[in-house]
Amino acid sequence: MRALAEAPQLLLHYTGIDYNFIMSWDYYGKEWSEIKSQVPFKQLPMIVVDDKYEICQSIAILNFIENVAGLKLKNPIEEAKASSILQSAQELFLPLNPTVNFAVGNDFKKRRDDMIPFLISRFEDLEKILKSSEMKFFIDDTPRACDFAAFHHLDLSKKLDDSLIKKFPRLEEFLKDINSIDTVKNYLSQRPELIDVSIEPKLVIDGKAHSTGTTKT
Ligand SMILES: N[C@@H](CCC(=O)N[C@@H](CS)C(=O)NCC(=O)O)C(=O)O
Repeated sequence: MRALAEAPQLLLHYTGIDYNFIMSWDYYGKEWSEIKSQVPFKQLPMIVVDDKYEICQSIAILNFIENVAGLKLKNPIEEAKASSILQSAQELFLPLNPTVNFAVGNDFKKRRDDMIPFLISRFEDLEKILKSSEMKFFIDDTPRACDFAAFHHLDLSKKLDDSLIKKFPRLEEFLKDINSIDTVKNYLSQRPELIDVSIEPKLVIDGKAHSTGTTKT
């Protein structure tokens, strides 16, 4: 699925840290259902550092990458603000990401219609912060974990309903600014495309369409 591994990958590309993206079934050589119980907190994404340290929870992964890259804010107030934006952006994960990646037909429509008031409310909050910061990104002119997390969910919302983001010109400008970072643009142009949303969602990997889900295809 296109979900919580996106912001860490955007941040890794932005900071120029090398990594390999590996599907769980290729890493473990077993279906996800068979190895899920061995994974700390039984969910993905997980980053494996030095072939040894397994770090789960997307916010912890993002914090780790920021620390390694020297992107952490020194000012505790600014750091708390960035953390609150990151958490608020990540709260968009549910119900947005599973709906876009998996739901079809009337189920998709019902889920979409039910979540729109929440999305609008959270988009309003995010737009207000950006407008008040008078900076390019949420904290300053450097994109950080909170920016890439917000980017992922705002960008994914276009696949739910592409008219939503158009109500928020400052958020659209923010998406454009993130998109115009060369390393990020390069990653975005090469990542698997998510197609047939609401019909039969698939990710196109190396030219082949794979059904979204937790089984190897
Ligand atoms: N709070 C966790 C949520 C992780 C999560 O929901 N992971 C989903 C995919 S994005 C997952 O592993 N689903 C498969 C499963 O639960 O078996 C995080 O931020 O990393």
